[in-house]
Amino acid sequence: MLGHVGPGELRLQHVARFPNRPVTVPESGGAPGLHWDLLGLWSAIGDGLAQAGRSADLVSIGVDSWAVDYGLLRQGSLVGLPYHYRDERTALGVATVHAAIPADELYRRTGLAHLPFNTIFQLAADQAVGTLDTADRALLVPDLIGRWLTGVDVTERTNASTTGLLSAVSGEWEPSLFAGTRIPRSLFAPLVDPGTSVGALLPAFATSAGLGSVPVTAVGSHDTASAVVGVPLEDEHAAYISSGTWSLVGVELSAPVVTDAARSANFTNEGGVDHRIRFLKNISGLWLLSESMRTWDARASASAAPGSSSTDATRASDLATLLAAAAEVTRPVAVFDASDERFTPPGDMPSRIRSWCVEHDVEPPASQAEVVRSILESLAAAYAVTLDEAERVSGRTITTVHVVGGGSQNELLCRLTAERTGRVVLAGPVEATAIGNVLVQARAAGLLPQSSSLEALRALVREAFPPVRYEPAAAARR
Ligand code: LFR
Repeated sequence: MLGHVGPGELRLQHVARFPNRPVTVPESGGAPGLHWDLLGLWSAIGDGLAQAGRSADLVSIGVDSWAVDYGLLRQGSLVGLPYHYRDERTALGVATVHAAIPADELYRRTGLAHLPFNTIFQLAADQAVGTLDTADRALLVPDLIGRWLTGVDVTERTNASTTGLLSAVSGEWEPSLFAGTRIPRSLFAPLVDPGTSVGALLPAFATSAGLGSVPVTAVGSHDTASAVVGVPLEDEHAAYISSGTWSLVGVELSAPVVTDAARSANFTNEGGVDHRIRFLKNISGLWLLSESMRTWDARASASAAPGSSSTDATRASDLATLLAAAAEVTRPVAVFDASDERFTPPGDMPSRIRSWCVEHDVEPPASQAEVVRSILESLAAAYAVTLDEAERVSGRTITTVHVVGGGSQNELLCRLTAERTGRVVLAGPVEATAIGNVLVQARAAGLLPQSSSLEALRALVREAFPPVRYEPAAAARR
């Protein structure tokens, strides 16, 4: 994504888009291991940067990805295939960490909600099977890409805040957690804040991509940290939903809240750009829908007549058609708990939704349209509960909800969110993550005043990408 930023200008240009598809590989005993396809991504990144360089003079490059995952290296070379956080090996790590440090104590020290895939648990799982002994460095995925681009190792702080190894209070590595888990502190490179220059492109890479000596700048390398920069929040009564694979629902605070109430509501305190706190909750998101579509497509292909090879003929699900059908559903559909852990691993979501409903004595959705409607109603219902909890636990009154990311284009979901939360929904921008990434680089490079606050950056977002407004039904309005 190429960002064009300057006085009176904030524009994004798609340069290259490629899927980020995890790969399943048989591992010890034939059990499936779910991994990043990092080499495929790296080669596509090289092509994309070369293409970007042909379109504009690049001033800076910034990398973000989802959180918690990492590559292990020894003397600069990758050892093993980086795992995807949805791999189920993490249960072992949770058990060993909790045996050393109880969950409530972990929360008090890190402010991080319990998600079984947090880096601390993944590293503990690696340690239990001896993999950590082979490594002298752990780089979170954007930092790993940064190392391949520049040769420099850093740990960007917003993403580091999702490891479960930073102190909620100081934002620095928490020595007691390394001591308690025996994860070597030396695995991690020094922490840097978004806006810090990481280094220039390695000459060999720059030459092969036809680029000059472009600097790589640390951004909010946790995608959600960049997304929150790109939310045009107006005041402290505005909450956000970063709506993609996950729904990250929360508010921005200036200090962490690590009370028992915050912990039992499973709210996390992640580090934001400019040392803000992203006080939010992970709710499963459009993953439920994309995995359902994947299941239907696979079934349709399997049952297609032998010899019919056209993928179009065998595609069961087209998003626009499914959403239109879901909007037409009139009978009430099941509202299930979208945060139930059974929905985390890849797989057949329609069957899992059905079994959740059967277990809870609720009539399961029947048709594909009903499944889609049930997913969207369940997400909107979870947002409503979560926003009420966020109000209660943070002491903020929330009147407006910004929805950014892919889900901001889902009109039915936005409408249901306004209805079920009783709050005004302001939808967009869809590319909040890329916008937040680019704005932090532009500020660091002096394309925008270096003194610009997040509020000033957000004013640019509001002007360039005016949000679409959804009103709650009059009866539900708060
Ligand atoms: C969103 C996200 C979430 C994080 C999850 C796993 O893409 O980064 O913020 O909890 O993915 O990394």
